[in-house]
Amino acid sequence: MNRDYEGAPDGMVMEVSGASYVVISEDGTEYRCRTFPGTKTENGDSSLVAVGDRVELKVIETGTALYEAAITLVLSRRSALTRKRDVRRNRSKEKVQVIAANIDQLVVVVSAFDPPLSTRLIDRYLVFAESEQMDALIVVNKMDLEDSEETRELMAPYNTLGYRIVYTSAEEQCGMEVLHEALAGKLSAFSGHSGVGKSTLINQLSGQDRLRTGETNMKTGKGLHTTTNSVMLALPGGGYIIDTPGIREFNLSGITRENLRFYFREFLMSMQECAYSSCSHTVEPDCGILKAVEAGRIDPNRYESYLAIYESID
Ligand SMILES: Nc1nc2c(ncn2[C@@H]2O[C@H](COP(=O)(O)OP(=O)(O)OP(=O)(O)O)[C@@H](O)[C@H]2O)c(=O)[nH]1
Ligand SMILES: [Mg+2]
Ligand SMILES: [Zn+2]
Repeated sequence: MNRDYEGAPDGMVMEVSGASYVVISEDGTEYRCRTFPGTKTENGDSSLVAVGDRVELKVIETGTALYEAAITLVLSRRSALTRKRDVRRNRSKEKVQVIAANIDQLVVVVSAFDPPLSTRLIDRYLVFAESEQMDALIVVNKMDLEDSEETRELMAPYNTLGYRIVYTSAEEQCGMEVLHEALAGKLSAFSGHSGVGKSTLINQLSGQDRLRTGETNMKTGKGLHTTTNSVMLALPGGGYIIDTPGIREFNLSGITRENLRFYFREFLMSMQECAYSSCSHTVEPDCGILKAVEAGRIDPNRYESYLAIYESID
């Protein structure tokens, strides 16, 4: 046997840039990799290789080229965070573009201020996470900029619903221990509105300074979308994090007017009381959800989010 081709280390894809991949093997070695026409996949038509993918490698003779290993097999994905297909830019034949694979939890990052906290946006993310059967963790960053009590009050309904919330200030290094603990041993995808501080948090968590951070636009209060591609970073205490684009880029085709109701946890109980089994909870008489809202069992703000998302789907 050729000694240079010995061994088929398994690894996880840490970085994708063009046709080049960085894979970390189980023993912690990083390989610069490429695919080849014989690369096999267990994931059908979707992106061949994405960040978070488990792959099998064949080490290439050292010193020959830019690449140290070839990806021979991409293993079946447990979960996939996918992107809306941009027809203009995506000339390949892949049907679904995968941002990241095998994610354990979606970390919804919002800021207490600048940009202001939007529960409407949180609800959109939570609906998405529920539809993908992904755990969600909510991080409220920039706690140094806003009254802490008011912010916690605004977030209280999510506590009641059983979503985990971590309050941080990346600027003042507050809440970072709790956040570390919530991320340990997991593969977490960070997402949220531009400018909320995702890259700043990730840089601090990883103890590296690999992600670019940006100033928020002074006029609009919105960030400038500094982050464009996905890179995974290892946490010193175990676990991995990846910075992803915002929800506008996500493929939301799994959410329909018919199934939206199932992604609001608190609706499940009251739904059984609707007069019509196919009740949309918008205009129907004798609606269990509307009654629950009136009785204060369902947060009116959450119901408003339901209506807003319902209206945005056609
Ligand atoms: N006051 C305060 N500012 C922060 C905090 N965290 C981040 N910032 C600032 O907010 C701005 C945006 O931070 P980024 O980390 O680039 O935000 P992002 O979410 O990665 O933005 P995109 O990459 O555009 O999606 C930067 O100027 C940061 O310095 C915080 O906890 N408090
Ligand atoms: Mg960023
Ligand atoms: Zn109803």
